[in-house]
Amino acid sequence: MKAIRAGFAAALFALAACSSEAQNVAEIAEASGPLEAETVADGLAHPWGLAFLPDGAMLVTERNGGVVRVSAAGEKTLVSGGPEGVLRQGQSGLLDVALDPRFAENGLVYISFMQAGRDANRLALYRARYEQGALVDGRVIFRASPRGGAVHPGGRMAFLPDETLLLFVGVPDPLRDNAQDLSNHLGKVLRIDREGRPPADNPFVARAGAAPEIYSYGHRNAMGLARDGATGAIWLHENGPRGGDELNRLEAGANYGWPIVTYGREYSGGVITEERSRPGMVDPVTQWTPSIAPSGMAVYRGDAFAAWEGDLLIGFLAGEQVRRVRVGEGGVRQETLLAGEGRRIRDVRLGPDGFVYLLTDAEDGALLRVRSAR
Ligand SMILES: [Ca+2]
Repeated sequence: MKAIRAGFAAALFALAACSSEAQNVAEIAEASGPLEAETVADGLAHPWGLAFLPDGAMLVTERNGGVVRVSAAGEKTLVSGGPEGVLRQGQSGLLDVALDPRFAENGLVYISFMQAGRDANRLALYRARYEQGALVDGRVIFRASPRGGAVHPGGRMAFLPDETLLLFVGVPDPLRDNAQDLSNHLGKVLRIDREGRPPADNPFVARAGAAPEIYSYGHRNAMGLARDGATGAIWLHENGPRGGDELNRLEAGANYGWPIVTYGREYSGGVITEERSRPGMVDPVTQWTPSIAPSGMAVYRGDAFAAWEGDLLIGFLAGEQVRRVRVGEGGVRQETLLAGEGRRIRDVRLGPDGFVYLLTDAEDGALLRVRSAR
């Protein structure tokens, strides 16, 4: 196994504090010490999502490939029976993967992807049964409306304790006003059941003209969604346009403001809005300007890194690093992990062994396991 040793760069925190990057984000006082990111498997084509099977193996979705089973020893096997008609363009392709909370009984696996075709270019959710290394009886159980495009596909998923599923749907910038329009799915977090239907207690079920699947709205492009099993908090981070990347704590029915309020600007540098906050819209817990392109997120609960208990671990595509973010009464604090690895991080997951697993975003992407180097 390749092992790359990465020290902890306190200087980076000082840099961050000096720039305008991290408003109200201070450094975590106790550094984590040197970490090691060992390669479990490589040769993955832009891997995007990761789920842990009960037998110790993992399912990995490749944005530009298929569904791959990776054994605990790193052996890769292609899983047949995945979704067909996948739009593979830009940020789109196969996206996230999640196991049903009752996977041990029903074997159900959920895969989000962008559908191709004249009536497609929309986020879809595929459900199949995992049997002896293959996906069987697969079908699309949900399609987002209206059509979006190949950018900001969304796709991140998280199950709630009531066995409903949160699914993020992104909104491309030319269509961004849809994020405030409750009649459609763009720029929303949706909550659906295992058949793809809206539960009766969703926040806008009774509102005329509103899409009943909506859980929260006013989002742009999120690639990290995680629930803390200990506190019940649901965390979503978002990519702003130029600046204004956000960390949000999700509440049912809430409006997160895009594009009415934002710390970001147009990619051209032009003004989207001067408004950063507005009554009735939820402010981010923190925001990062300039952008660091967060992707993937896990809440750390485990024994391998006792000091990280309850912290958020967030991958960065642009920052080539993982950040440990602590949200507490004293505000938001952060520590940069694995800086200087020179790789884009697509997903961050907590393994059943208490170690942290990463997917790197590359044509020859890797599945990494993070351990203490001591
Ligand atoms: Ca916002």
